[in-house]
Amino acid sequence: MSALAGSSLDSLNQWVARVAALTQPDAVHWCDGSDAENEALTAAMQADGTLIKLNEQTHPGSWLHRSDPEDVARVEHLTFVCTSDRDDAGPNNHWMAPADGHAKMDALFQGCMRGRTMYVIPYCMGPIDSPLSRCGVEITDSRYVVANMRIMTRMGAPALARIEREGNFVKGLHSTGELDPDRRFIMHFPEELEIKSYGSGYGGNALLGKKCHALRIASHQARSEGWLAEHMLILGLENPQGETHYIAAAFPSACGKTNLAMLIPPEGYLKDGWKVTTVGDDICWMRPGSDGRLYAINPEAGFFGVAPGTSKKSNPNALASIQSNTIFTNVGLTADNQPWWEGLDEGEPVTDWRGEPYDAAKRPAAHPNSRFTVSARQCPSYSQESENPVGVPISAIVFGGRRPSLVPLVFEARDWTHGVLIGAAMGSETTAAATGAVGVMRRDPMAMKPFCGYNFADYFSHWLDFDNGRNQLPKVFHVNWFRRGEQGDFLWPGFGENLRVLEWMIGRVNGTAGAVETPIGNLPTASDLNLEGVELSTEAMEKLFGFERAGWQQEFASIGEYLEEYGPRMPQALKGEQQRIAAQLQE
Ligand code: SAT
Ligand code: MN
Repeated sequence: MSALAGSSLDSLNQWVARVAALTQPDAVHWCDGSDAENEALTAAMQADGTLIKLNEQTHPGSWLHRSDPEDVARVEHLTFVCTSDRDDAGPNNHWMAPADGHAKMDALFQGCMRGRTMYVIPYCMGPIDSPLSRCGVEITDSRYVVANMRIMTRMGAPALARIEREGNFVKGLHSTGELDPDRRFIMHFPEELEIKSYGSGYGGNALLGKKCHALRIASHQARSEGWLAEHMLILGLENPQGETHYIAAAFPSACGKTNLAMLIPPEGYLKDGWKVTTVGDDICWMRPGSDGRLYAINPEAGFFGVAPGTSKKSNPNALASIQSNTIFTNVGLTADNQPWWEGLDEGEPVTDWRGEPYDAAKRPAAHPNSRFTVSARQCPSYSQESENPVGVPISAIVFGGRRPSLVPLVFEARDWTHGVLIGAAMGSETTAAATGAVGVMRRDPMAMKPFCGYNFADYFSHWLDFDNGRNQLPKVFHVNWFRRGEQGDFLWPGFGENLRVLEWMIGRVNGTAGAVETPIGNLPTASDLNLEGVELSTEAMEKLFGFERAGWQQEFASIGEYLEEYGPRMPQALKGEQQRIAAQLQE
């Protein structure tokens, strides 16, 4: 494909020309997304060692990529939001003035593509024909990024045609640079719908359609256009009566979104006819429809899932999805060139993710943030509704994190404002998905701490605004699959058994399931949930279904302090809700 003439493409052509003049590539290639293009790129990557062919018998069409060992996760400390007014970025983001941000990045991009080809990737986030979808163009010098964007987005000619029709798109400029951690920045310019990313080839740092566009830039855009861009999976839950409810759920990275999105119901439920379908596993864009309900699309077309822990037992649908046409990044290898990771439950590693002989004493076979990239269509539970331009109506929104203590298995918000507070107060232990210490408790409101492209105080106001008397808003819940006992063991079996909790939620939506009111929200008693066939210790029963007043008093004091960090911009309605509950906890 070559650059097209035509007035609405002028701004695209001019930008591409400007970038080429700055970065000085040897060649410019416009990606059309065709199979022939993909084959040529893949062959070139195989030839230069960027991709290693996996066992064609067991994993046809699949590849291993080893990233630079210093480039294995998102880098939150090097991620910036550049707004003209510092307060618009908020205490939740690193900030730089837009002019400084551009100057810093353009100095890095200067001549950086010499000797390389520059790829121009037009892409659409969401179904090509959906009014909820948005387009972007990523310019990159990484063929690995092109191959991943091809799986993760609707990339190529149809996206370019939509850009030509609409005239506006998000501009993303990316170069792997020298992969030097000291020359690495992920910079966002939400007011200009622009992203500049330099020095990393990994995941959310480099596949700009994902976190940079679909969350940081889109959240900013969504605020001004009256919709929501969220870090949420979307699943369809079909009951034995054949009714399907759609649930959107926010959890921080590497807290089981992919597993929940692809859940297989426990035996007894399967017999009764329960079914879970997958619309998305990471990002959800939603907007009120004419009936006032929130309609959601998954802006992505593929999964960039965490490999370790994925097994026939934990996530059979994910494992089935990645048997072919998959790019694995930073996993280990077996003697016969099959991908391997900790928790796979079969096979044995001989080579680790750095390409060295596997030595359990030295390092794990797979990096803890190793990933698979695969088309969503390969998932056995893939929902046809993912292609529906209208989106799916959301019945319940779920927030959750890794909380080893205090937080029970599930509770329900009394109303929307309370639900927004529950989301705003979310906390979780950090994971390997971002560089930095793992297992440290931090507040991660709505799992958007690393991804909200503007001030959290304004973000919460935006959420509160949806309660306008016209909208038919979903019920809001909080879950904790990660509660631990005195011995450090997980008290809830999780995985497929989580369906029992989802069933209760739908029962609450339909008005058929019971709950007890407490200051923190409505909790099920153990008899409100179907626990047939689940063995829970007395400790588990107490901790999963109990309400610990003293601990919650402390938690609410800490939530109050957290909201104060945002100063007067924090909506009074949210502070009022926190104070009301804190007072009830004292009674
Ligand atoms: O690296 S990504 O941001 O794409 C994945 C994640 O952390 O959720
Ligand atoms: Mn994510």
